[in-house]
Amino acid sequence: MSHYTANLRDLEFNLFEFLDTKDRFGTGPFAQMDTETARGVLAEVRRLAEGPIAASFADADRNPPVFDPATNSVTLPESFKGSVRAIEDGEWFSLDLPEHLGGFGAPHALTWAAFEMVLGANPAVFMYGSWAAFAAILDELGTPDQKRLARLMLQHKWGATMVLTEPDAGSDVGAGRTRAVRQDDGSWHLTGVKRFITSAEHDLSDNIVHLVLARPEGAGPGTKGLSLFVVPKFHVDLLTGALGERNGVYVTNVERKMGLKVSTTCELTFGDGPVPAKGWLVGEVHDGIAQMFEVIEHARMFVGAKAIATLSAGYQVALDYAKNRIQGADLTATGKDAPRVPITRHPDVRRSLMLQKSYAEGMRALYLYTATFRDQVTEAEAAGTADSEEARLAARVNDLLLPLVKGFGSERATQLLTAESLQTLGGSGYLQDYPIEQYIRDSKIDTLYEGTTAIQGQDFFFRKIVKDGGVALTWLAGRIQDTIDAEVGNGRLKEERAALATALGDVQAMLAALFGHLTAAQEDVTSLYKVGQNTSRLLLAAGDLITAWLLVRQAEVALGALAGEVTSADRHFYEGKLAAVRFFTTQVLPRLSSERVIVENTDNALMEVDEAAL
Ligand code: ST9
Ligand code: FAD
Repeated sequence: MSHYTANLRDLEFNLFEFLDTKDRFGTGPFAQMDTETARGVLAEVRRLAEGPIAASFADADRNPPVFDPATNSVTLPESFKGSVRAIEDGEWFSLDLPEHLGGFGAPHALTWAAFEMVLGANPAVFMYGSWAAFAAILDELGTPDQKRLARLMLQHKWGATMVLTEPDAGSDVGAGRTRAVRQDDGSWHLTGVKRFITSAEHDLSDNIVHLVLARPEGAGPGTKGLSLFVVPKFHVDLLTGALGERNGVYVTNVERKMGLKVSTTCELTFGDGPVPAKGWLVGEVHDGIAQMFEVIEHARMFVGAKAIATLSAGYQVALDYAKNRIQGADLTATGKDAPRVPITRHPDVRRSLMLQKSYAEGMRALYLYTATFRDQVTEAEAAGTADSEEARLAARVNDLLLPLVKGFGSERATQLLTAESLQTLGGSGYLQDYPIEQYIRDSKIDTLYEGTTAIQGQDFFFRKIVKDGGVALTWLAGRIQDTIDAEVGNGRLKEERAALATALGDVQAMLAALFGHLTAAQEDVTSLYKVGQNTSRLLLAAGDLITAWLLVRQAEVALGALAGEVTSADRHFYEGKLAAVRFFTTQVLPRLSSERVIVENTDNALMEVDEAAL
């Protein structure tokens, strides 16, 4: 039996009933993808995800990749390779490609909905398969030769990596020391050691293409002094695609980790031998960090979607267990021989289940809602209106939401998996007989890589709010206010709207306090510490607010549907939406008021504590 159950009904609800995507299928740049085809895509990816993709999940954890330092090579477990082949055979990695590279004209929201199922079933399958996305970015940024390489990557399914991190340059990418020296033939020789590089060695493909940040000789310090290079494992004849000499870039170690074991995490050494590590400057421009952020933006979306997918998977396991586990009598029953009940009857188990459900569904709505802004940009590009105010705003809202998807999504998902999903199974949750302990180990990384939660919090406040001049945030707050002011569903949703209004006020007050500290920093620079103590807190609070708002809007749609004829299964589904929003707005949102008090009362006592007293 599969460890993984997709929540296809909720994915379909988002795409075909809730989000603007429902009006995009079969139109403009998505002409190829009508609603029926989209449903077919989801059905087929679900079949693969619950079947062959999920099949190797546990085996690949118990029998992780084997690294041979003598040959700098890695062997992946056969079972896992079978899972990768299952998705490759259907060309599903092309789902997100532009049409000129063989894509299917799928809206991003559909693509991410389909990928959620892969990520929930076996996330490393997706990670090894991300070469398609890397090739598309190389095609977008590269010289004509690099565009040719991108097509060869797609044709041969060559692996790909993003190479930023070094032993002394993690969050602080600008501290990177890997050097690049220009050669007379226009290529560059790279030297240095990168660490923690995902998929840098494996035996799934006969070549691997690394996208590497390095500092050209003489370039300045920090991220702005970095350039982006494309460095293949094997050199390539760009006309025929034939592989040539081995390049001087080798995996010199593979890390042993807590989870996500089948995804190789590698030390990658450049030019430490007789053969130079030869690379080419991407697009022949020195704009490395901005170019790499093209990849990072996709990757941050992937990490958030992965975490949320895993929470959904964990909730499905917990729910199934709870419905079948008979333990204890109903709290209201009298007498020692009262009938024993499924644990779903116990109020505390219900609280836990509804907390998992409301976050899993609310955060799914969040990442899919985020994807719709990229769809707006794609539409505008196709219509030649990419410079319009609407398209630029859509891009800014997408940027604003990304740290929430990644930072808030991963924090909430990993907390809930441990504190609630596993807990629902009691002692059984601790056993490897159930997948939740592996979900926890495999998803903990989501709060760490692609920028830790602290980095996401800073990105959210300093870049996506302050640097943006509050444009995207003001627009979003306006939409939340529209929902608060609207009449739809009133009566049924009145209290939920009132709670949403309080939460919006709380988050706005937090922002006002942070802006106050920011302004005060012009007089006393240490005031910035008061901001820094609260950026992660703001990120989580804003995530809760937006999640609640999306749940209220979903409840409006559910009420509309319930007013008509529905099947019994759909009735339960829509009633679940009403239950989730009621729970979330009454039991989660009120916490924001105390977070607000913390932000408003922040002083710098914490920063004045002597390090020796920590
Ligand atoms: C990693 C990989 O961890 C883990 C997993 C890999 C798995 C592979 C699979 C990936 C799949 C991906 C594809 C899937 C696609 C599928 C599609 C399906 C639909 N936004 O603030 P400044 C730029 S990799 C955009 O001064 P500092 C910008 O150019 C390692 N750009 O920063 C800016 O200049 P300007 C991940 C941004 O103080 C310039 O940077 N490591 C953004 O110099 C400088 O900005 C990390 O993530 C942004 N949000 O540097 C590092 N931010 O302002 C985390 C900055 O002029 N650390 N730029 O525009 C950070 O992010 C730091 O904040 C820092 C600070 C390095 C940016
Ligand atoms: P540090 O930067 O040392 O951070 C340590 C702690 O300090 C964290 O809690 C952090 O939040 C906090 N901190 C640091 N700086 C600040 C600050 N300015 N303000 C507030 N708090 C701060 N990298 C790649 O380039 N490519 C990959 O493919 C890749 N894959 C990875 C896969 C795995 C399994 C792992 C573990 C890592 C991977 N990484 C990859 C690296 C990953 O992106 C980094 O680990 C991450 O960015 C954090 O850097 P660090 O580990 O050096 O932690």
